[in-house]
Amino acid sequence: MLLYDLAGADDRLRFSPYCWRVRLALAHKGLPVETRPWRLTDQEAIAFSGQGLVPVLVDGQRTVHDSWQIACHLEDTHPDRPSLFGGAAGRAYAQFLDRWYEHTLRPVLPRLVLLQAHAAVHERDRGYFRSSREARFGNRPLEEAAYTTAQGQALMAQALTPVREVLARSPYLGGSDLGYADYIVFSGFQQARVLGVAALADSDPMQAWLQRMLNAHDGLARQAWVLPAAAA
Ligand SMILES: N[C@@H](CCC(=O)N[C@@H](CS)C(=O)NCC(=O)O)C(=O)O
Repeated sequence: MLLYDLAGADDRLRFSPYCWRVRLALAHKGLPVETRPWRLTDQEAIAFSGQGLVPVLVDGQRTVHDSWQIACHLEDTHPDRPSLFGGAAGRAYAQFLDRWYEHTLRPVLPRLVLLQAHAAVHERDRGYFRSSREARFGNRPLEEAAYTTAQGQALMAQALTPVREVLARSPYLGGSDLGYADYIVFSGFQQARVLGVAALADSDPMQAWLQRMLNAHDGLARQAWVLPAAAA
């Protein structure tokens, strides 16, 4: 399998939350993957997928885009491997979380990492990053749209209240077993982490779950290359 994976100026920096969901889902299934670093302006490289966003997964003859579609594809084509959802009700719950993330965390997280991401993208992506993100965040300069760490952490902490309450009762979002519901929420933290930003205060009770997620699949997320602090 081949995954087109958003990279920064340094090939090793992989900072797309959606690509991280797929990396973790593939590890969960025990499926090896080759990741191909992709840059925002490399549109022609993924034109074969019929759209312009990553992740794009090439699985033999099939091309699948959109992290949710990819998770469903992996679950449906490898039912014999550890389940990502734990059945139909678990799939519906994970789909709810996928939508919840879009409407609750996505308005916050990218603004918390905005300046770090802008500094980290490849030079040839920088103009596109600025114009597309300024348009997305109310036609203001990036520097005005960006949250400070304190502002972003406070908004994240508030948005994560239901997640924190579930994790106070069970080790994972799907209950006793690690699964795709966890990968959805964790992906945002991983994006912030590799860009050198703490999305959660050290005192937050969710830290224990975060550590479990970093350790999952032989520390796949923990071992990811992190932007050196000086460059962020
Ligand atoms: N709903 C999609 C979202 C994918 C997405 O937004 N990908 C970003 C990278 S994190 C992208 O490719 N952006 C390209 C751009 O901004 O032009 C999914 O779940 O895969």
